Amino acid sequence: MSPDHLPDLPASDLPSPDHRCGYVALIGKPNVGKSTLLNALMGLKLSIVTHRPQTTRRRVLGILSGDDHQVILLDTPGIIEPRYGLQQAMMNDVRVSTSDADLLVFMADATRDKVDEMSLGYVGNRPAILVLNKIDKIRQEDVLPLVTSYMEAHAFDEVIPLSALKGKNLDILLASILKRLPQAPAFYPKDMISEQPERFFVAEIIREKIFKLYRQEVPYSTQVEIVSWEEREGEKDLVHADIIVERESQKGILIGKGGIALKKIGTFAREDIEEFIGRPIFLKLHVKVRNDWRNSEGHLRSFGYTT
Ligand SMILES: Nc1nc2c(ncn2[C@@H]2O[C@H](COP(=O)(O)OP(=O)(O)OP(=O)(O)O)[C@@H](O)[C@H]2O)c(=O)[nH]1
Ligand SMILES: [Mg+2]
Repeated sequence: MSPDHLPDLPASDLPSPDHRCGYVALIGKPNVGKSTLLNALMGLKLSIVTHRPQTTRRRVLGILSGDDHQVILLDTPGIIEPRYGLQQAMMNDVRVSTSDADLLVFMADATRDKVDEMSLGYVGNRPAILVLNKIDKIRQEDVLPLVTSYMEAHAFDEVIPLSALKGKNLDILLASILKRLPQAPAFYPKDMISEQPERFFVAEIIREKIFKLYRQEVPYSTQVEIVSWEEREGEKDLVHADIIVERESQKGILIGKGGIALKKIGTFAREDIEEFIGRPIFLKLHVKVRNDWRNSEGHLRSFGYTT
């Protein structure tokens, strides 16, 4: 058949023999920069980032598409030894994400000690790239010896030093990922950036503000649930969110004197939410107590965690 007789398909529908597509899980200890890397690769803030460990609680999916590829990135909670129900659910999430993945990107902080055996257990013998993040914090001349020492110590397919924060060596990582992904057509439409709903990201933005504004246990005892989202004709959307804490005393801290602290969360969160969804909203926050929810299977399930 001559090319003249080929059906008139748009170029995007033509199957490309070298199109690559697959799942890539970003895993590693808390605070090494997994969410920062997801956002940097996406060129968009999808996953919340704070200076505190255990910020991410469940996987965040980011879809990175190009003409010849679709990389489905899974940002996961930092690997820890779980001490309570919520942390167990978080580690389940890491396990499910790694088993769903075609390739692992195991991240470590280049300014810290070697990677530990417990976190390496999550890699097993799956194909994995080791990313040494935060190289902006170490001397240039120390990078190569560090990479060599990691190469010698572990069986990773490749070791890539980078800075997620400064966007350094992201192109090298992306090329290495693409080389290792299966040849497959795109799983998702090319213009899709995530499969998680807007509500999920909105709840996460509120949680990020709580992580940034409060100290000690309060952020770790907090869950955010979007209870309703009303689109109103000629008016801003009305979004109701519950902030759930474990004890009455935490409720008082969250609300603050005369409600001032809660108002601050609302203002900061609303600004970021509006930027994320691209339209103004009216945000109403309520604080509720659910005793010891982090250890209650019922509560965890109702919040969508798999226990
Ligand atoms: N200097 C420097 N800081 C970084 C870099 N990448 C991330 N950070 C910082 O490290 C801290 C933790 O970053 P996250 O992206 O939240 O880390 P994470 O691995 O997702 O953490 P968890 O969700 O708790 O597991 C934040 O303060 C980031 O700004 C980097 O390349 N260089
Ligand atoms: Mg994170």
